[in-house]
Amino acid sequence: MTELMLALDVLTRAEAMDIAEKTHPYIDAIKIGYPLVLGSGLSVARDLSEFDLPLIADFKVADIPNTNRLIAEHVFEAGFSGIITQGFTGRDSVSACVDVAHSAGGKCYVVTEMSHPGALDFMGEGIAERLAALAVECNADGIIAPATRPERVKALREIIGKKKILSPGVGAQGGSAEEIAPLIDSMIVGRSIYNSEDPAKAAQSYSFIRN
Ligand code: FNU
Repeated sequence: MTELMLALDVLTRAEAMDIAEKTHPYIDAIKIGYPLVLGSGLSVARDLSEFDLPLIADFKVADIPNTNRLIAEHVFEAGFSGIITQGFTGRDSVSACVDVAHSAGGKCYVVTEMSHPGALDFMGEGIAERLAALAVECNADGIIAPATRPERVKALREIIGKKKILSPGVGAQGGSAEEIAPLIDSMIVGRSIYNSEDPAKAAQSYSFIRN
């Protein structure tokens, strides 16, 4: 079974609550990031907690260890259950996020190779493998890997074993749900659900991955 994680990149609390209300029976987790938090404040996390789903903070944290720690503490105090951090800042910065997450009973995921074309400028083959190895070394709970490049997800799975792979890029970015779902633990989908005329139906259309 592969989980479906809704990327809720709408800009207001009202829209976020509306889409979450419509889709929550068909999803396994919600991911929010700068678009919604800058638009509505971090307190939107408490509002979304009414849906009783894991809530992941996609802040791609990328600073020195002390600043990463301060950011991660805010995230878990706000009610999130997981955080996404960049890996390229190195082991001490990643460990800072992992330590805060685990102290709070939460999860930390490390970005390896991003899903957009430009990711290959700096994060492609070789580097992504090193980032995945770092995620293992730092005891992170999983990685972010691109649904737009299933062969890369397979290569990164070899490195991380049973740790979780959260994978964005299906739908709006061109990735195929059918192709990626068997390779990953959680499929992240945003626009093709929240921009749909009928978000509930759009979310439901991915139900086959959850069986
Ligand atoms: P959708 N996202 C991504 N690629 O798309 N966190 C990455 O490599 C990555 C991400 C996020 O395209 C992106 O910010 F590390 O509308 C957005 O929130 O389906 C979501 O995944 C994809 O949204």
